Amino acid sequence: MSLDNESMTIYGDSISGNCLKVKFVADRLGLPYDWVEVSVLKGETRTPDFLAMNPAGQVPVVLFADDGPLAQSNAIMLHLAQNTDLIPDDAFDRALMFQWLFWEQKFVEVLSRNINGLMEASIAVGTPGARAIFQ
Ligand SMILES: N[C@@H](CCC(=O)N[C@@H](CS)C(=O)NCC(=O)O)C(=O)O
Repeated sequence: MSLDNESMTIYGDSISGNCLKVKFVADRLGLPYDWVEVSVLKGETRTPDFLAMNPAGQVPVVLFADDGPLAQSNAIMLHLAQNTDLIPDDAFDRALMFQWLFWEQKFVEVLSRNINGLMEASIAVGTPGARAIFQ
C-alpha cells in the first residue's frame, strides 16, 4: 500500500520531539501533508475538537483522509514508512529498529517529560527567568 495518494494532516507542536519525528519521516519520504500547529503549552490539545480526534489529548496526531486519526509518534512513523527503505527487510535488522523505538519511548520520552514538568513547575512557581528561558 502506498500513502502517496492519501492526503494527510499532521497536528503537531513544532517544539515537540515526538511531532518533529513524524514530520522528519514524512519529509524524508517526500509525502505531502498539511501541518496544523497545536500548542501544548496553550492547552490546545484539550479542546473538545482535539479530544474527539485523540482522547489522550496529545500530539502528534495524523488525520488520514481515508482512514481517520492515528496517534503515537512511533505508530505513525511505522505506518508512514511501510514498504520503504526506512524499514529493513531483514527480520533481525527490523527487530533492531524496534529495539531503538521501544527504548526511545521508555527512556528518552520519559526524560523529556520530566524536563517539561520541571519547566512548567519553574514557570508556575515564578522561578526568576524561567519564563524567558522556557517560552
Ligand atoms: N507516546 C506519545 C507521547 C505524546 C506526547 O507526550 N505528546 C506531548 C507533546 S511531546 C503532548 O501532547 N502533551 C500534551 C499533554 O499531555 O497534555 C507519542 O510518542 O506520540
